[in-house]
Amino acid sequence: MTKNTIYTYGTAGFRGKADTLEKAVARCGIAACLRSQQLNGQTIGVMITASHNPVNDNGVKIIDANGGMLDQTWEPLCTRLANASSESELEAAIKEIETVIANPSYSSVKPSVVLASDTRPSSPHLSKTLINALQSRNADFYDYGLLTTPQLHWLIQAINENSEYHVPSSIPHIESYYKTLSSSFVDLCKQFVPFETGKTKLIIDCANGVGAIHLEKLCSMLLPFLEIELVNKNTEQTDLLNKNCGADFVKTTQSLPAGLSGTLSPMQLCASFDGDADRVVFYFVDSAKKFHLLDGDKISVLAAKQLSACIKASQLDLKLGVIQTAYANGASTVYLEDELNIRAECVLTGVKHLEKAAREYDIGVYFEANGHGTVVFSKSCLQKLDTLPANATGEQRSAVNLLKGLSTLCNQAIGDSISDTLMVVFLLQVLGWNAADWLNMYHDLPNALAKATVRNRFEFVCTDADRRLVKPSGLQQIVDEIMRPYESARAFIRASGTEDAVRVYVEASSQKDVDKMMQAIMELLTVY
Ligand code: NG1
Ligand code: ZN
Repeated sequence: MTKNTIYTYGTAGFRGKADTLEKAVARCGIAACLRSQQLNGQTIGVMITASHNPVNDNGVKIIDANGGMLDQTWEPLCTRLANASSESELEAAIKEIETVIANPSYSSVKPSVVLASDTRPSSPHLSKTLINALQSRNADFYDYGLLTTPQLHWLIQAINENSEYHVPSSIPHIESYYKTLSSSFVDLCKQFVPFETGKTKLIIDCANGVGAIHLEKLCSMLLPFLEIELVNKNTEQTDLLNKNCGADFVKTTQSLPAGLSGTLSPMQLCASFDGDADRVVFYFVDSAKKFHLLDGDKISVLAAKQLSACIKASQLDLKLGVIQTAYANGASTVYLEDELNIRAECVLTGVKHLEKAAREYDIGVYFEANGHGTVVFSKSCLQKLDTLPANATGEQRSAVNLLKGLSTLCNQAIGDSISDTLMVVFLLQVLGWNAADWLNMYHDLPNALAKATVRNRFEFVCTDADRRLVKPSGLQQIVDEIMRPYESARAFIRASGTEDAVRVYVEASSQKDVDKMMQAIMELLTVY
């Protein structure tokens, strides 16, 4: 994003080089205030982060009153505010939004906004810019300082669900997040993990990001059930953020992060977070030092397996769904549907689409292959779990207790690497599985993900949940021809929503076939 570029509020909010973002941040402050007024003063969040991007980038994202992503109808309104180039244009944009607000008494409502940021050196200045904008709208606000993105989502959900909270005088402290997660985890372990299993050790690569700060505090609360060793936890030397480490690095390079290579014991389970701790992937090396990745699909299938067994044992009528995107490995979808008998739904790329679909189920599991996701429980499901008949069997009660424990362990607002990690550790313990057992649940089809630069990525238009191109015309037919000779082949091209490129995904029954198809498609794209 350069100074003259038009800002577009997308899946990741506004993102770009930190020194181009001041205006976008201030305008997000105004948008957050207007949204809060529309919702009669419910609290809205603003997070300053650029996730897994390099340290010189930054970004700003609005969190809606329910703790989820900003309502999609507000995305173009944010874009309109951010691109207003003078005070009079800004006033006009605000007036236009006020007509959309449809709350006649909104002008007498005091906006309520909370904010937080990641550890980037540009974050304090952008937070200050945001606060100035909030003050100019006479908002009640509170700055939580350094938080992970999912922590801010969690706190906003807590603020709006509990009438005793008021910003800024009476707010939930981040300690309540630590306490909820750690006590859910410890209670679940006490109830369901056989004592003789002993404690688990996990190594977590924090990408030198904000997750390290909070894990340091949480670790001791998980004893004696989980011992965590943190690596890449240097948040002082800011140029190390996401550098050769973190979830994105491990997933895309399929290799160990800096700080772990060479020293890692075979079969030791490790996890990598991204810079704002909303993504997690797991991995280990075997005795031959071969690297094995356990990504978002593997987390999703592990959770679905246990949830489905518990639903069955509870004898409650609960609908379980798993939501994936086109980037989910085909083997995971086959395993879910054929082995576990669970419906797997494929939706458009982007967390907002996965989350929306997951909330249609009593229990919805959603994960992107890159490690972003969680398990959400509907209100009616929680009610059913609270009203087991008096004559319920011990097996039913035990299954219900496990489900209830997971509903407080899993972040109900958004995907969260900390809560996902605790869920995975607990589920592996319950099943008595090590990392290799988890890996062998199903075998990923060989695959590859690449990026191609094209003249105009907006010319690439998809259908069928991103899996087929309708434009440029004729291109899909050529891709179909490329795939035809290969077994279990799947390939698609789609414009990235976060980078100026198109992404190419290919999978097939052998790596050789994947490489051949990828080469052919990349060659094809050189003329676009
Ligand atoms: P784009 O750049 O639209 O492919 C990437 C991820 C998404 C999602 C967003 C949001 C892949 C292939 N794409 O989107 O899944 O996480 O970033 O940050 O991983
Ligand atoms: Zn992130």
